Amino acid sequence: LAHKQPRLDSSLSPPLHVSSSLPYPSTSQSASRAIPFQRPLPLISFSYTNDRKLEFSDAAMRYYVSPPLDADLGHGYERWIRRPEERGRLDGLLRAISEVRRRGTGDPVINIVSWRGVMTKILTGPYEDRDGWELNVMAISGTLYFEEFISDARLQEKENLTPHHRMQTYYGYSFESWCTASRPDASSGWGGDVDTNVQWCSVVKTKLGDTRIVIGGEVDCVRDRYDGRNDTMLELKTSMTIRGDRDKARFEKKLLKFYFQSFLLGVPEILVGFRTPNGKLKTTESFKTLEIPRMVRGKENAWDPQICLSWGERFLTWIKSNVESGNAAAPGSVWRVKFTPRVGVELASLSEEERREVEAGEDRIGFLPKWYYTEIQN
Ligand code: 0WD
Ligand code: CA
Repeated sequence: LAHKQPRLDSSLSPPLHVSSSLPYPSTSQSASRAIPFQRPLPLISFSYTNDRKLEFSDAAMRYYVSPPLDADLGHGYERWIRRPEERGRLDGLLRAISEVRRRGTGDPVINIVSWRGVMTKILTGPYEDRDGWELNVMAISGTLYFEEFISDARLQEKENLTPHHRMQTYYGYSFESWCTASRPDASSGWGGDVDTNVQWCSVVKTKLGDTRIVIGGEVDCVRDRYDGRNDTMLELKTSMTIRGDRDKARFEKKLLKFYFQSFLLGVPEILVGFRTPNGKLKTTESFKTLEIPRMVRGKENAWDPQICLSWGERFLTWIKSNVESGNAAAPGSVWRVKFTPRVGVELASLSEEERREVEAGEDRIGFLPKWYYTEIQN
């Protein structure tokens, strides 16, 4: 496998004063040993309302209804209520963990707390050849907390998408609206104007190897009913219609991210809406999450989930041992992990100045809200 020079991404922060690094895994051979991943068990769900208030209810949960074919995915674009881009703070997830603890329905041991999107990025690292990412990491009483670190420059970039790119993002949200309703027996049609403040989230516990992980993520809808389990949950995606072998290979590569995103929350089904470049919905196809790896096996852009899981386990144990031994010298440190495609990951502790940047003048210890920090000390 040729290791090309990585693309220099100016929106990522300058080089770290590295205290440890982990080289990129090889994807050219099969994983040496299979790392078990425990079936995710939902702990709690919550909703963000249109004024971005978090409540422990399923008010924002939606039901699947089949979309009208030829639906216009540009419909309602001018009425889109767009949540401003923000840093991937853990606050909502921490409130959910606190609520689970209050109810006494959780596990006493948690090794890792993370949003699902971050875990997806970590696990798909071995096959990522374009986009780098950075995390802030803290370790308190044996639990590691991950949040994505988004630099000011990157936040600006995300806020100032080109009109074309913004429309493509909207197609995805619009597809969700064409596919969902607030009642299970609703008829097919537009499900209401898009408001990206509103989200329904599920929090699960799972285990990768010996590492117990609590993961929170957004769930698009359920089929027919929801009784606290994840077996009726559905992930909605859009993708360009497939016209030839190249498109097909590109789609199969994309399935890696679709797969892990849903796998991590235990969402069993992914419904893909295939669209034209101009946002007309042509067909839909349902994929059973657990069957996706077998579909791509042996193909041109084949990927092997075991490579990702075994990389993930190495990554997590590497962070844990470095952060914990570093913390012994400097308790309460904030750490930064930087992933460079085709190179590997680096870890460093933050300077006082970088730490203040993370705290952003808010009521925080590092990136954790003070109330949470206080709560776990007791
Ligand atoms: O993980 C992250 N990088 C971030 C997460 C950055 C900023 C915020 N968050 C929040 C999310 O808004 C949500 O409240 O974390 C929570 C959980 O997100 P997740 O499930 O971990 O996120 P991910 O798996 O990356 O994305 C799930 C969905 C997306 O669906 P598609 O089908 O496109 O993967 O969350 C939505 C999006 O619909 N989403 C967003 N919506 C508005 N603004 C954003 C955003 N910045 N990021 C993800
Ligand atoms: Ca989706």
